[in-house]
Amino acid sequence: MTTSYKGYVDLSYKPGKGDLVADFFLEPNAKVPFEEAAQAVAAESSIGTWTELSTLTQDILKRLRPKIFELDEKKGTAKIAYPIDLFEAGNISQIMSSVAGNVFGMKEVDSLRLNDLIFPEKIVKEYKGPEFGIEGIRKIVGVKGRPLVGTIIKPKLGLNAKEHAKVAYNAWLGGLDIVKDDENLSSMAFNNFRERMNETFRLRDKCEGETGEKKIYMPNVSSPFKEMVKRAQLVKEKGGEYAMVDVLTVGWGALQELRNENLKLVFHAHRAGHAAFTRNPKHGISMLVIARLCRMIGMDQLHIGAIFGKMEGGKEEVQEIDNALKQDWFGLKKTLSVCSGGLHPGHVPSLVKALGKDIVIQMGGGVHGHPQGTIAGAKAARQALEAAVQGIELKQYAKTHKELEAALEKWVA
Ligand code: CAP
Ligand code: MG
Repeated sequence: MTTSYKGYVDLSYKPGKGDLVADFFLEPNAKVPFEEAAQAVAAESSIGTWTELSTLTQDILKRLRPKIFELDEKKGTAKIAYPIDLFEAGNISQIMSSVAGNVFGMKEVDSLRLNDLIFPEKIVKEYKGPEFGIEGIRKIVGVKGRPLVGTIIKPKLGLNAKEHAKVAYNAWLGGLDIVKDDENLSSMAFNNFRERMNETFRLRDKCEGETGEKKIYMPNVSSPFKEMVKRAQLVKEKGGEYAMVDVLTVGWGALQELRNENLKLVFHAHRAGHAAFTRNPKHGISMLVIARLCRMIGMDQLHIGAIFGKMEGGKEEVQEIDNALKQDWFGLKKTLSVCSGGLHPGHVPSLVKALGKDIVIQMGGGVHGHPQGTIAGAKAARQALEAAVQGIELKQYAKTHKELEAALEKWVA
């Protein structure tokens, strides 16, 4: 394999405050030495290509050549410091097209995964970050000292607007804080978005009046950009506080622009599609990188995995992402972690133990699959949360809470 990929290694280099640092895992093609494969990645993600260039001057190399400052062939890791002038700081698309663009397809590597991206302050400051963050969310929902608990209307698709609103009403009545649309529910022939908003907010208001509790509806506004803004504005007009967005299928540029609309809506980030490139530990982009981008752009809540549910994503990885969403980061507000996917009331204590109280726990099947229906399912979820926060064993609490008892009977061996 002919290559011009050289001159990118400098193991004495210490990344500067202004550098963007990428942490890669790579497995080289069998015919390519590890260091050469790493240099290929450094070149292709910045200024180089497969052969010498008459146009790549020493001046450009001096100004813009990234440096591989750490190489560990045994672990398969390579850390690259990129000078900030390689990037249009306020343009996520350009940043990702550089460090997470062509490189994954290069023949020099058999596998390549972008495990982490450490952004310099100069880039982070270009973004708004969460409008509300954890504190702002708790103020809106009026809930302190416990996780928020919610459901996703199920079946994902099929209900009409009135039926959807009724299921939502039952979930709120049973005690849930939050009801959300599913990731593939937008505006369907059988469930028009505007009709669903009218119906669901009408019953949300009814339920708030009856329970005296704040009830949150998270409509999925994911759609082509201009339509997405219109839908978000309609939510606002209806007195909604949240908009849910499928961040990966709408795309980074649209997400940035949606945040820049300053809609004063809490953004709930669904990550549908992430596992196409986050799941393989040897190839793709880690969920940690996606989480950092979502917080930086300005998502207030983000699905991070549920450890004990139906989706992959172990305890260590989920805790690492949770930390990244909460750690101090150049003054950005904290993003609230959302755990969802195959969860039922029996999982609640373990989730609270693993992640603490600053989380949202969402159960779809775990509420609407309850033997006595949605209201009982919502009660069981709320009862499990009460028990977990008080440190009472679920089985003990179930003795005096029949909805929880029925849920445990169905789902906990
Ligand atoms: C959960 C869910 C969520 C997944 C997303 C679903 O429903 O609504 O979209 O949890 O996964 O459609 O599967 P259930 P993640 O509660 O019925 O499983 O949070 O890992 O992105
Ligand atoms: Mg879903």
